[in-house]
Parts: sequence; C-alpha cells; structure tokens
Amino acid sequence: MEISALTRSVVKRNHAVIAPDGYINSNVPGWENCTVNVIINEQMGANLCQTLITAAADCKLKGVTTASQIFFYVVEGSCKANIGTLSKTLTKGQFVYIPIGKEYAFDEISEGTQLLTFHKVYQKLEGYDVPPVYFGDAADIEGPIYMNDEALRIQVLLPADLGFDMAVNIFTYQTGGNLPMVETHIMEHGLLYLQGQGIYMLDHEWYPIKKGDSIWMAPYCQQWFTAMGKEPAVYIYYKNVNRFPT
Ligand code: UGY
Ligand code: MN
Repeated sequence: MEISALTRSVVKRNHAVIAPDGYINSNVPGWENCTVNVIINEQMGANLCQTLITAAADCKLKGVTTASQIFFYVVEGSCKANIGTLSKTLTKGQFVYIPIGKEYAFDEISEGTQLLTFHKVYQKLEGYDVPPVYFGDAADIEGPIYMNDEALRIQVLLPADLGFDMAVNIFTYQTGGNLPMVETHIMEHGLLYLQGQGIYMLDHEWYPIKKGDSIWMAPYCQQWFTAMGKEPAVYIYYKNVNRFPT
C-alpha cells in the first residue's frame, strides 16, 4: 500500500524537485477546460515560471503576452496555435515561442494534450529587436555531441540570436551517460523530464528522477546528473542567456 504522507518532491532555497503526485490545479483566466499546474514560479524564489497544461474536452487557451514571453512545447497530443496572422497545428515535440506584446489563441486541442510552458520577463537588449514568433519541431533539430562525449546530445530549440534572453534545450543521455562535471553557473534552469530516469545531484543532495518530474535549479545551484535504466534519459530545460550580469 502506498503511504500518502511520502513524496519525492522537495522545495528548498535553491532547488526544487516536483513529482506529479503533489499537483494541485490552478485556474488561469483565459485557459479553459484544462488542468494547469504551476510547477515553478517566483513564489518559490525563481525568476521564471513553468507550467504544465493538460487538456480536457473543448480546451481553449487565450491570452496576451505582456511583460513575459511564453514558450509552449507539446509534450503529448496536438493543438492549433494562432498568433497574430500565423496559425499552425502543433503535435508532440513541436513548439512555439511567443514574444512579448502578442495575442495568442490555442484551439483544436485534443483531449489529453499536454503542453509545457516556460515564461520569462523579457529583458530587451539595446540595438536588438524583440524576437519574432518562432515555430519549430525538435525532430528537425540536430543534437551535436556535448563535451566530446558520444553519450550526450543537446538540441538547441531557439535561434542563437542575442535578441533572445532565454534558451530552451533538449538534453539526451544514452544509458550510462552522465554530466562530465558538476556544473556551477549563474544561469537558472526549469526542467521537465520527458523520458527515462536517473539521479540528479542538486546542491550536494541526491534525487532519483523519472519521466514526468520537474526540477528548478536557482543560479549557482550545483548540478550533476547520471542516466539510469534501459532507455535514454531525456529532459527539456529552460536557461536564461545573453544578458549582462547585473
Ligand atoms: O546548459 C546547461 O547548463 C546544462 N548542461 N545543465 C544541465 O543539464 N543541468
Ligand atoms: Mn546547467
């Protein structure tokens, strides 16, 4: 029998592991007929927001980006994204980046569709335009090997343009792969596990992690990961980039 007083989730000063067993739904105005789980937010000390939207029948999402840009990624299912004059059907692994100041509407969302969102308050860079709406498909993006290790591949989903102040990448570890060092860096991460399992070290604590889990890593939260199990471990993650350290 499972004991309801136990969870793998933790929320600490500089990191959090959020497993789905503790989700409580939020109502987000304009996002209808869906459950919304706000997994990472400034309320926990983060500078980004990460949500997971699970569609019920007749789900529709409408809104306008103001201070924050939003990145939508289809984890499961399909939907149609309408942003300004652009409309596109998105399926698993496809995504759209919506810059600030845009109206958006998602419809034709199949029941059970799961959308991951990353939100960040946009910091304009003098001399560079605000990025345009950007659609993409992870399946079309090469994953070069990372740090000379054939077991590690990183796909960079957004263009390398200084107008962007956020990156979203997909990191794939073949079985037996691990981060070749403990990373210690100013950038922050929000992350969703898409496949497999492994052990994450966060601020010198050790956590078993699997598909469906999310992680927040604050700036300078030390991090290391090793994949486990019989299939590759895959996660999608957010990172703030391209701005002067203040
Ligand atoms: O891009 C990164 O900082 C990445 N290698 N970090 C991570 O996977 N925890
Ligand atoms: Mn990192």
